[in-house]
Amino acid sequence: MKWIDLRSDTVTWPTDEMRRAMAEAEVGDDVFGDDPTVNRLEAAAAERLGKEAGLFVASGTMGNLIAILAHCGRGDEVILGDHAHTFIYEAGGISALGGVHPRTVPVQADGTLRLEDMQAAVRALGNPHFPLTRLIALENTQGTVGGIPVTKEYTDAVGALAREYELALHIDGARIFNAAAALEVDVASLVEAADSVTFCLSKGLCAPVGSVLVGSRAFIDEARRARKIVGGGMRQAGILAAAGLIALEQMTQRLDEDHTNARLFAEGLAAIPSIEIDLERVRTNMVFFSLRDQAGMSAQELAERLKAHNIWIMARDDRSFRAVTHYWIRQEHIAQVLDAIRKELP
Ligand code: TLP
Repeated sequence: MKWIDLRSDTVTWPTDEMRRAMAEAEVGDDVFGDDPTVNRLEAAAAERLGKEAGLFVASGTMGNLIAILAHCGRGDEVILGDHAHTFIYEAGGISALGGVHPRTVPVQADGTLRLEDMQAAVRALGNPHFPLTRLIALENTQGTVGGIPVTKEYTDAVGALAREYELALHIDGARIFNAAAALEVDVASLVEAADSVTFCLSKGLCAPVGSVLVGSRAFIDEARRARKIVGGGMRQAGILAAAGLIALEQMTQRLDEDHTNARLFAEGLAAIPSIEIDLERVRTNMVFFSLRDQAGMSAQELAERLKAHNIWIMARDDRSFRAVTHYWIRQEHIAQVLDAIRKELP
């Protein structure tokens, strides 16, 4: 990359190998179901996550939207975190397009939603005042609280709660492979309790476009219809799926490197007096930190100054940042960023 870009792992460029695979991809019309590369990707993704079937979609947002449209009808309710990406950053799509009512419960610092909060949020049946609760949606890693991985034990407990109330469980697993790597658990086992999972090929896994939604065969058939409704039926999408296969097969194996670099960065930041950081919360590829008063500048101002060092970093507000490591951030870049921050801060 031409600059050191820590704004997100969404900024990753495809690798040379991906670009070659894209150029040579076998393609067909995927709406007719005859793109061999898309079919390979969907089957490989389903197998890897331990589900029956997969559906290639344009983005994580589309995957979550389609999943919720397939699980819920108009006026149904989904229980999800008050800081969930789907609630905050997906343009209200589930309500705008699906008429699905979001019922939020607080996201805890460890990325979980309290079981008792979810239980209390399930609507009593038979009362015409209430929407019908249909679905619980979790996020793993939980991005807004720091890229925190949520454990299999917790996910299984939520699955048991969902089954008790005859609800479905969806996981926004945009970064589920980061979670699996950090927890040292097989990804299929991590999502075993879920009826559906979306994961992104285009973030830390480096593919230029795309996510995959997985679930039972019947669920994916329904989701395929929902994808068509939102205009997401793509034609020779094998061009994109070819990069997705490399993302799934190879890039999922190297995420520990990003986590090590995040830790290295966090430890370097902790040694700078005008920076405040909780090292315990750096668990995957995200580093949240903030400026103390003695920094004498806002986060936006520091971000602006770092541009002169060829470094892009995003301020979350006046004081705080989220930095995200990924394939294009190597150990030497971390050293350069720390040097630049030391030069700019007192
Ligand atoms: N997250 C982006 C921004 O939208 C905030 C980022 O830079 O982290 N689920 C989760 C947990 C996500 O973090 C994101 C993207 C999505 C879904 C949506 O994925 P896309 O961007 O492919 O629609």
